[in-house]
Amino acid sequence: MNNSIIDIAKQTEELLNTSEICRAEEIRVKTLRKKLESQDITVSVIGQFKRGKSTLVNAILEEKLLPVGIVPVTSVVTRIQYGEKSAAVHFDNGIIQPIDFEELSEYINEQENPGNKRCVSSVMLHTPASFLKKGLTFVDTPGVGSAHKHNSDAAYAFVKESDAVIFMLSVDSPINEIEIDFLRNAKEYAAKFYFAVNKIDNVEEEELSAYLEYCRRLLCSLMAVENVMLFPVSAKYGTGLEELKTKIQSDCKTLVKEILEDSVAMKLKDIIGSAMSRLDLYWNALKMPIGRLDSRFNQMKECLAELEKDSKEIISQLDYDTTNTDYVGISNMLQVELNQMKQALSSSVAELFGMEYHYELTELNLTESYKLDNSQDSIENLKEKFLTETKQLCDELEHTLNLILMYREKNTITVARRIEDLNKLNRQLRKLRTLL
Ligand SMILES: Nc1nc2c(ncn2[C@@H]2O[C@H](COP(=O)(O)OP(=O)(O)OP(=O)(O)O)[C@@H](O)[C@H]2O)c(=O)[nH]1
Ligand SMILES: [Mg+2]
Repeated sequence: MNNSIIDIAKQTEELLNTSEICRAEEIRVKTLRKKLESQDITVSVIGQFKRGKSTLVNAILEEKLLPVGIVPVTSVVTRIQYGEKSAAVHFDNGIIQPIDFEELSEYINEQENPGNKRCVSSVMLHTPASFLKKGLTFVDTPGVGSAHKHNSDAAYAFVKESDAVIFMLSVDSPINEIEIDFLRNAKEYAAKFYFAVNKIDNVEEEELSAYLEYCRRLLCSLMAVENVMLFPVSAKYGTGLEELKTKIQSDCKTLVKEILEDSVAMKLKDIIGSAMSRLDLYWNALKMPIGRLDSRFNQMKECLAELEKDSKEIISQLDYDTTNTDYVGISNMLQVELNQMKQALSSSVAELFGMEYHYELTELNLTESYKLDNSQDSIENLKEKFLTETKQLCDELEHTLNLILMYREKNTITVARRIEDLNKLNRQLRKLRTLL
């Protein structure tokens, strides 16, 4: 089984590698393959708002790390791994900023960062909690279903990255439509589910038994399984946590391969689906009349030339100001510029060709930069890296555009061969998907 999933992932990656069109999916498969190889498992706590997710994370880690409260609190995904204590904020534009633990609330609390106006993509924490020692990544997510839609969006998006899930319910409320929808979605991506029924301190034993029975029946039918793992807990008072912790830790030890393989298989299916729909989008661009395609192609070329010019100007400004030796400041500035260029290019392609074209927001290794001194050599390296990246960005897109043009030229053997390649790719992807 192990080999076959790795093999399918490798084959998918190789197939996607044969076409520029599916580069984003190829990167996603590469990440999945690395996950399989490194056996790095992600366990996330998900559920409706105010079920006690952050309280549970704190209780499991035996430390008051995350803010909790009576109003919707968590607005940002927080990953936690074993290690010396540290906290860093990852922003949408690619910047990573180390912070003190006392500052956490300013970034992950809905009240202090309303609507995530600070554009935080996630927060990464390290702490030496024994629960994390086996190497898992433990994740607190924003709650679904509150008035803050962006919190639900973030939670839905993160489910795609989860391998195992602690789904948080609460005895003071029957399972509702929001939770059912969320669970139906989560089921498509995560391989293992632990259902924590929280706030048992609020009910009598008899009521609890009735609630657990009700949950079991409903969840079995929803998950289409014969039995589900239910853990009655009180995150606030620490009741029932040992059973949950022990089960997760033992699964992470003995079932890690199985969980990862199942999880990767599900995610691979999703990626192949999106590669196939990208091929469809490509066909849409090909259907465009030649004249219109030509003019849009020229507009795009102008856009690329401008971008290369801009990037050179940014560097020559830096060359001019030789007194600026702030490596971290320059690195931050270049990172923002680079990501803005990627976003601008993606929007231009969408506008001109009616197709999606996404770039991964790569980082200029900012975290490493803290270890470097502010020497002129390091700054020169940074500038060079920036220029290389922008050039590569433009070259890649130009190559894809040239490819579209080639496809569109009529009556050439090349076109026929490329169209056949595209069809073949589609067929092979479909075949691989059926193996999952
Ligand atoms: N009685 C009781 N209250 C709890 C328990 N766990 C959490 N709470 C309370 O429930 C409220 C919500 O807790 P949070 O941990 O912030 O809930 P959350 O699911 O992270 O909420 P969002 O981040 O907004 O989605 C807080 O007032 C907690 O004190 C519990 O086991 N029993
Ligand atoms: Mg929370």
